[in-house]
Amino acid sequence: MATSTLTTCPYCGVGCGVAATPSNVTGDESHPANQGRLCVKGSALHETLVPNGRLLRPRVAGEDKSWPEALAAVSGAIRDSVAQHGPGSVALYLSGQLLTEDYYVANKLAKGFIGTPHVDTNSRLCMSAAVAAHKRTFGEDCVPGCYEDLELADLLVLTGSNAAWAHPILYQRMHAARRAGRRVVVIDPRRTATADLADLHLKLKPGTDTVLFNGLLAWLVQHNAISPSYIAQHCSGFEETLACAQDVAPSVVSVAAQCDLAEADVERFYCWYADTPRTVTAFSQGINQAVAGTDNCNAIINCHLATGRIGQPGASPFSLTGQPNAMGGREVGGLANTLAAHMEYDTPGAREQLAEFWGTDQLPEAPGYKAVELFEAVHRGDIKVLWIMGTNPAVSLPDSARVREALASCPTVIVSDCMANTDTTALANILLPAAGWGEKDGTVTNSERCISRQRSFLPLSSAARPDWQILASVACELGYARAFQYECPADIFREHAALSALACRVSEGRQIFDIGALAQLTETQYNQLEPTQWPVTLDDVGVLEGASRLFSDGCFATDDGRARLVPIPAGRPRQSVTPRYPFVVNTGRIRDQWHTMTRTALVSRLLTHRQEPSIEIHPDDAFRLNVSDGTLCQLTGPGPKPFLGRARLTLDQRLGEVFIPIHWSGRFASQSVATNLIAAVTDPLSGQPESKHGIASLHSLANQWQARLMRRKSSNDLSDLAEVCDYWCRQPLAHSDSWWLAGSKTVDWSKDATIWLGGEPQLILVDSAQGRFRAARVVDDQLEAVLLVENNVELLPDLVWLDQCFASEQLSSEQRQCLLAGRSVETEEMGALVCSCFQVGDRQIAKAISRGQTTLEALGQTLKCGTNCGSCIPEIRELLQGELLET
Ligand SMILES: Nc1nc2c(c(=O)[nH]1)N[C@H]1C(S)=C(S)[C@@H](COP(=O)(O)OP(=O)(O)OC[C@H]3O[C@@H](n4cnc5c(=O)[nH]c(N)nc54)[C@H](O)[C@@H]3O)O[C@H]1N2
Ligand SMILES: Nc1nc2c(c(=O)[nH]1)N[C@H]1C(S)=C(S)[C@@H](COP(=O)(O)OP(=O)(O)OC[C@H]3O[C@@H](n4cnc5c(=O)[nH]c(N)nc54)[C@H](O)[C@@H]3O)O[C@H]1N2
Ligand code: SF4
Ligand SMILES: [Mo]
Repeated sequence: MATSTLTTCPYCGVGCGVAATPSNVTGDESHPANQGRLCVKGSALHETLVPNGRLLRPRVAGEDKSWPEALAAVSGAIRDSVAQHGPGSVALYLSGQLLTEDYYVANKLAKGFIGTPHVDTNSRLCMSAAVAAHKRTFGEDCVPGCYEDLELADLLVLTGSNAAWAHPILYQRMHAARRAGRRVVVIDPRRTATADLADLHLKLKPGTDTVLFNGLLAWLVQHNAISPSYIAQHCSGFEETLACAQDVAPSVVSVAAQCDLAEADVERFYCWYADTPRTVTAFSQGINQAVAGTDNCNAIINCHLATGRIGQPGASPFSLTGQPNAMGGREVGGLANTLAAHMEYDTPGAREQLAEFWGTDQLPEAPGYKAVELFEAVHRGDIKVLWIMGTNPAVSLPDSARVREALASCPTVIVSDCMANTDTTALANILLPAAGWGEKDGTVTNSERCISRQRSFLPLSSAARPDWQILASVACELGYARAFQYECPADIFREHAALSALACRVSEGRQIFDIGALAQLTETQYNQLEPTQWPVTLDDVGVLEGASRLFSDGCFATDDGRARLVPIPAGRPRQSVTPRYPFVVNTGRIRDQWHTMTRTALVSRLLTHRQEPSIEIHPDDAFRLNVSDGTLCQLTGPGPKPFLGRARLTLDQRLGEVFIPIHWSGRFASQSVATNLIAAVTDPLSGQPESKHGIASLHSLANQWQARLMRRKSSNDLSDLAEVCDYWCRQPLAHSDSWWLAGSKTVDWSKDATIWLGGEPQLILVDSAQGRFRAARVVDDQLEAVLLVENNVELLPDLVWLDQCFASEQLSSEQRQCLLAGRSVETEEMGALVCSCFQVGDRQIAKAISRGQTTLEALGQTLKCGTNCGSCIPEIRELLQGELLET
């Protein structure tokens, strides 16, 4: 058996350690983040190591090229643009999914040598509000706490975070920390899987978090529950902040009214907070992705400062980072408004010292465009060369249609990606094949400032190269070879570490981010580097020491060493509903998919938990609009493109608000890009877009027919059929490609089925009265294609069962019958998928419960559900509660 390599998971910011071989992954028991556990996405990682869809060769203007040709094209475009229009006509748009070493070289090349300030990253859409808030109050972008604090807290407040799905291993740690007296408050306009953990769920009106936390501060003061001595010794700005809070949120009655909450619930939250010194408030995108994003974060931090609950065991504000290396990007200075290594443009002496360190005189003088502004500048024609690396902005930036226009009109769009076909690569002039996870080597930093090695265990795919190498090659082509002499990632890491020490000196010792102690690592030491939290120091005997908590001594990175409390006005969402667009559109993540699905959609079982884009809606709203569960609906906003999805009726939603997933791109569905409903409005302080608060109207799709089409795997796509359909959604499964289809145009099924099935069907069932048509093409007793036209999709055979039919060497008569007759016995037993690891459905679970397996453990023993990664445990618990209530 191949020995495994210790590396890190490339998905979320929890940063779990993974022991990987090319054919298997397990959790790394020695990694502090996960101690051996992996969530459903992490445990399916080896299944993404397939050649399907990889970008394997450079392409220029649609043609495969050699690396020398591609590098010449890239450097030629940059050189010409700089010569004709100045360095500011070139921009880089990076990603929190790059490794720190990639990021460092990109930042150095752009700011240091091309001389453009326009380097921004998708972290702008993700963490920039938290970054701005940290700087405003602490004087530097630092997360004070560590994961252990989430376990040690006696009161855990989770706001704007669906950790059960988005940070599953942290959620499991929070869950395991349940003990007598420990309380959890979840603050979210939706009831999510995370609310399973809550003793109190505050289902607040979206965008009213500033009111809730201002109200908390005012209430704490009123009830003598703050720490006057901590404020006196370690903070500034308290009086103004309090006055503002009292103005915005004078009483519990006022808070309850503004946030649309019960007074008793607000009061209970405030009392618990007052009574519990060990309190952690963890926050994520429900807080960051708002026009008042920075204010939201500061309103939370204000309460922690006023009570002295910061940097103590079990007591801290905690920003949960999203991407695996969002933090590393922040360290190198990949955001447009920072310079490098936590140094700002206006840090005295920073530019001069950095210029000397890098050996350049090209450093720009002032910050560049933030993501949304950057794409607006592209649209205006000010940016002539845009190099996108490790992100899919055609899908993830707000106002997707305009972003696509901008990309289409930009003279040179360069995209480095490991996948060939994304909505963004489709708009590129030059494509550069990047090495993927398992092939690349470097470091990442997770949410608790822990630097871990990502190690390679696979050879490079074809001509793919690590991003740092591509960047360094372009730098050499441009004539900067002397500054980019890197042989390996360790060379870059050492330089990055040395720069952090320099930055610390520039700040006269105030800067906290300092990993200078790692600047002398030998290559072997780098390869063996254990997970280490920054800042890193060497103790007396030369042993490396990381810091789990910051600010424990009450000293901050500001000029006077005090933390600044910040007066927070009441924030209001900019995109507010109108009679024409009466629904608030909330957007976010689902359990088994990662962002734009370029990698998670390679794993068939990750596509079965949620098969299609959905629109979650309150049943009363649905009833009013004559929409039932499963109806295909269209959301239309002020922008040019709508969002199509299947209605999911749920009491988890508030009235007047819908929730849609962010994952489906033009590659996977005809018209289900969530950002089409999000306007390009941003938080003025951080530039973070208001991605959680679009507006739209909703109506059901006027479709005559609905169908599921499945074909044996081949390279064929559905472009010929798409014209007939008003809606399609594709799922690449293990043995077949599958599409949901719907249309309003009349189709002559008996004629057209032949085209759709790729040949004459052998099995046909027609029931015109019911609008039912079912046909299957069978060749040599094997299923080649099946078309099931059926208006009630509930009556269709189960997806996994259908896919399995393609794997049968000889279709049984029972299978043939079930294909045409509807639900099979097996599928009836499975139902909607709950546990992706062991493929267990809700009907199976319900049946087991009715047989007396009424605990999670008992269900785990019989069905195995929930016993591997545990991501589905909240859903199993909900089924248990529901079934037991009914009986
Ligand atoms: N499965 C999965 N996990 C992921 C990712 C993924 O794509 N898939 N992506 C990773 C990344 S990059 C990130 S940034 C994280 C994001 O992790 P999270 O932020 O936890 O995930 P989201 O689903 O974006 O949003 C969280 C919650 O914010 C709530 N919310 C919306 N508006 C408001 C509001 O006004 N106030 C409050 N208090 N809450 C509100 C939403 O209802 C939602 O439940 O997830 C990471 N983990
Ligand atoms: N409406 C709405 N919009 C949102 C959000 C939301 O909640 N609501 N969330 C926002 C947030 S928090 C985030 S983080 C973004 C995420 O949005 P994106 O960053 O656009 O999404 P990904 O699908 O992760 O894109 C990563 C791309 O990099 C490629 N890739 C993977 N590994 C590598 C590598 O090593 N090198 C290179 N060169 N390429 C690689 C992948 O194939 C993929 O094409 O979306 C944002 N947009
Ligand atoms: S929680 Fe899951 S997705 Fe996040 S790092 Fe761990 S295994 Fe990967
Ligand atoms: Mo993110």
